[in-house]
Amino acid sequence: MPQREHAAIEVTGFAWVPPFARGRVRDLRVRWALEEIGLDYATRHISAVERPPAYFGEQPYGQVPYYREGEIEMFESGAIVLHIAEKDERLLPRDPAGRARAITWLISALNSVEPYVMNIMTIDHFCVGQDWAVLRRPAMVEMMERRLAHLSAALGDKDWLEGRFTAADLMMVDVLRILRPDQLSIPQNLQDYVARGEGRPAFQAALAAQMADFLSDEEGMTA
Ligand SMILES: N[C@@H](CCC(=O)N[C@@H](CS)C(=O)NCC(=O)O)C(=O)O
Repeated sequence: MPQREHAAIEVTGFAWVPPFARGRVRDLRVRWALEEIGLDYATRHISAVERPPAYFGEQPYGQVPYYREGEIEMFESGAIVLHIAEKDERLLPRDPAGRARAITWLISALNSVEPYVMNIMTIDHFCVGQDWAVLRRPAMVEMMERRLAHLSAALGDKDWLEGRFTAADLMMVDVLRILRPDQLSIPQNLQDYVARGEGRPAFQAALAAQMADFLSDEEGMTA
């Protein structure tokens, strides 16, 4: 449950995004990490349509999420989730070997899986139907499916990557959940893994909070 004494944490997200992106904006992973360890946070919203010029002084690329906790100011969702995870053993094991493995998998989600997922997103959502996307899609799907097959083998029949839930699973699930089985072939154990992650009360709370914060289409276009 959120604790009021930690309300100094502020997470920046977008005031409005198109319907297909709702529930998929990367402040979700930050909210999820905070929910997992019961830390309260405030939200700030910027326009995705017209980024306030001053915001680039905080997040150099104008992206979300952005994170503030007193004097600590951060961007990059991976760095932010790791920072939050450092606060609580439930997200990051204290023993050096377990900690190292969790960090390894978290970076792997961002560095070795998410780029492939973004290729599919670009083709199927941002550039759907464009000639180059139609031509490129089979090769991108093949690369993604090969990566998923290897990840599936690594997960095996475990519930979580290293046996118990950590920030690494939080990140991997949030990366994988963007893919849909009707888009490409996703091994069953990975589908179950994503469902387990999404079934966590902290994930559900984070998702509901992000969805509740978006302005309606009418409001959003003028925000
Ligand atoms: N590597 C960054 C990526 C952040 C990112 O791509 N955020 C998206 C929203 S999910 C965004 O702000 N997109 C708008 C843009 O790139 O201009 C992170 O993980 O924080």
